[in-house]
Amino acid sequence: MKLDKNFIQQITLAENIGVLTGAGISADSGLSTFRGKDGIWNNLPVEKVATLAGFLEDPELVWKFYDMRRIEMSKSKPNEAHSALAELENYFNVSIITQNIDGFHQLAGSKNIIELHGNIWEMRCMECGKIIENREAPLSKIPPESDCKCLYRPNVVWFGEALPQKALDQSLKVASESDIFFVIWTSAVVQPAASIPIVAKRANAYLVEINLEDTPLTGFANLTFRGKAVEILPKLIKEI
Ligand code: BJW
Repeated sequence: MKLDKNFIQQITLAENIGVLTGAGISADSGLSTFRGKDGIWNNLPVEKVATLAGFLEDPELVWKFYDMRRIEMSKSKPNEAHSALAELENYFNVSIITQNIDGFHQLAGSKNIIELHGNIWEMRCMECGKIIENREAPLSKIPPESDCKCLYRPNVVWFGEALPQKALDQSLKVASESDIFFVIWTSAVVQPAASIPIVAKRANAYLVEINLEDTPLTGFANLTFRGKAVEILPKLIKEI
């Protein structure tokens, strides 16, 4: 891989690196992405499985959907792209802002991780809001019940729901302080996550997009790499 001269100059001077990741980074671990030919939303109606209204209408259906994904995730593991990002922390202050709920960045050893859309291994009581960690896969009871016999929901962010304020504030801080900001393997169509790289660019970060295809952010990027998760990132980190 031949690196662009300007990129080499930017990375040589960089201290703070921000990264926004999407479902594509876990695709090579065998997890489905959401959009595109084999995407989850191609086979399942979003409004039934990824909205609060859908959950309230049929909690069992939604929990079966998340149980299936928990089983898939428990059988999968982070890939070389997750590991390469973890390795980057040996050289720079790296903050990973992820839209993914699989917890793979943590498993790969990254330290500074901001989860924008929650975590599939957490459940939240619908009554008191208490969050617990639960790694049972498959679940022994669907839908799961909290200690107070109330319904648990997955602690993830569905459409129409606000993102956790702390995670959003931290992400905007990272974006505004990054010297280089990588947007990797997200279709960049879901807001407000997709606007974070724009905040970084406006704050003078050098914006690097890595994806298989163009996204709405491609036009804003200073540099674009095209390729699959396991192919590009480990090579790139090696060059750096
Ligand atoms: C590979 C690869 C390989 C493949 N290697 N790469 C109009 C305008 C603006 C906003 C809106 C609007 N209408 C509605 C909205 C708001 C809405 C939104 O953005 N909708 C758009 C879709 C239009 N946003 C929201 O509702 C958000 N909340 C909000 O706005 O709240 C406002 C509010 C404020 C105050 C009070 C109340 C409300 C919430 C969004 C939540 C998104 N949730 C999900 C599900 C999470 C839980 C779960 O996982 O089940 O998050 S949806 C899904 O999309 C998931 C993802 O994190 C997110 C982004 O997807 P991602 O990661 O980009 O995946 P893909 O599949 O889209 O892309 C994969 C990429 O990988 C592709 O680019 C491929 O090329 C690539 N790839 N294979 C490398 N092998």
